[in-house]
Amino acid sequence: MAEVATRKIIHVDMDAFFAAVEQRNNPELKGKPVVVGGRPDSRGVVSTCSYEARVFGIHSAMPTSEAYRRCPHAVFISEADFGEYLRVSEQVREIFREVTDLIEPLSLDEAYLDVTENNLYEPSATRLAEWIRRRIFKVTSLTASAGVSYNKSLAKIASDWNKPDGLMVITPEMAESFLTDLPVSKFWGVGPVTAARMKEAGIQTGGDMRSWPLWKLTEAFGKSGPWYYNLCRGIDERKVEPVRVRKSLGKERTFGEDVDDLPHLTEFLEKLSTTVWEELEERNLTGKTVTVKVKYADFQQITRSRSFLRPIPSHPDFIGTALELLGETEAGSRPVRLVGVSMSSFAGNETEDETHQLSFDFGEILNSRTGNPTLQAPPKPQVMEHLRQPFSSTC
Ligand code: TTP
Ligand code: MG
Repeated sequence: MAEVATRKIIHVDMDAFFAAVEQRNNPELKGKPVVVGGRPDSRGVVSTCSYEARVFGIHSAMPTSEAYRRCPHAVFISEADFGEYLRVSEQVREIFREVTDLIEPLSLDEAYLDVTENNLYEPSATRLAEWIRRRIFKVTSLTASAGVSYNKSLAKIASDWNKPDGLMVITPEMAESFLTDLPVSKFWGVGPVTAARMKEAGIQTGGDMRSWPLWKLTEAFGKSGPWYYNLCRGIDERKVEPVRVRKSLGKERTFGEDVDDLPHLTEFLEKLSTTVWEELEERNLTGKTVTVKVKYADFQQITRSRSFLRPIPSHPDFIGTALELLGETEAGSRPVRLVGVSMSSFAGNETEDETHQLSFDFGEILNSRTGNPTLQAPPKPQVMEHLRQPFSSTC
C-alpha cells in the first residue's frame, strides 16, 4: 500500500516519432506536412504524420489515399527507415537508463519510468521529466512529451495532454477533479466499442462512471467492471514492468485488391504462415495458440483462434491449423481486404500450472472467436478495499 501510494511514474512519448525523424534528417521537410507509411496510390495506411499534416485531419491508420485526398501537397514517405527509428529509440532509452532501471518500453517511442527512486536522487518527478525532455532534445534534436503522476494510467493520459513538446502533471490532489470531466475514451482499456456501449448506458465521463456502484459496472461490463471502478477513482496498481515478455508473433498483409478467391487466399495464408514459422524458429519460440485474422472489404474484422495443450510441434501443424481457422471465416464468399496469422501462448511464459499441462497430448483445448478485436481485455483488476481513498498520496 505504502509503495503504491508513493509511486512516481513518468510516461514519455516522442512527438510524431517517425515523421519527426524524417524531418530532422531532411531539413527541407521541416514545417511541412509529412505522412509516413503507405503510398497515395495504394491501399496502405498512414503510420504517422507530422503535426503540420494533422491540421488536415490526417492521422495514424487512415488509408494513405484518404490522406492524399485531404492534403495532396503533403510529402509522402512510403519507405520508412526503421533502422534509423530504432537507433533513435535506443538513444532515448539510454537517456532513460541514466535516470532509472525501472523502464517499461511500450513501443519504439514511448515508455513508463518508475522514478520513485532514481539514479539522480531527484525527489521531484516533474523536474526529472523536464530533465529527460531537455536531454532527449539535446541528444536527438527531437521533442518528446511527458506525463507525470502516481500511476501508469494517469501518467499516460497526462503525456498526451499537452502534446507536442509538452509536460503535464497530475498530482493526487488533482486526480479526482481531472477524472470527473475526462471522457471515458481516454481511459486505458476503453476502446471505441466500449466507449459507445458506455455512452448508451449514460456513462460519458469519469464522473459518470464513478456514480455507478461496483456491482452495476460488473453486471454491465463483466470482468472489466472492477478495472473501470478503480480507474475512475484514480486507482491503478500496475507496476512498471522492466521486461516485457513478447506475447505473440505474427504477420498480416493488406491486399492491393480485395480477394474473394479461396484458393488464392489459402495459398497466401500458407506463405504468410511459413514466414511466421521461420521467424519463430529464428527466435527459438514455440507457441500453443494460433490466431487467424481476417478483415473483410467492409472493414469488419474478425479473429479465429485455436489453442493446444502443448506447443505446436511442426510447420505443417501450424499451417494446417491456420488453414482450418481460415475455413471458419467467410473468406471465399465475402471479399477480404486483409489476412493475418499469429502464434501466441509461448512456451516459457507459462505459469507453473500450465507447465504441468505440457505433459498431456498435443490436444486442442479452446476455440475462440472475436468479431471485434478493439475490445481488448484490460489487465486483471482487483478492487482494493483499502485503496478506496486514492487521492491522498503524493506525486
Ligand atoms: P505514436 O506515439 O502513437 O504516434 P507519434 O509518435 O507518431 O505521434 P504522437 O505525437 O501523437 O505521439 O506512435 C509512435 C510511432 O509508431 C509512430 O511515429 C509511427 C508508429 N505507428 C505506426 O506505425 N502505426 C500506428 O498505427 C501508430 C499509432 C504508430
Ligand atoms: Mg509518440
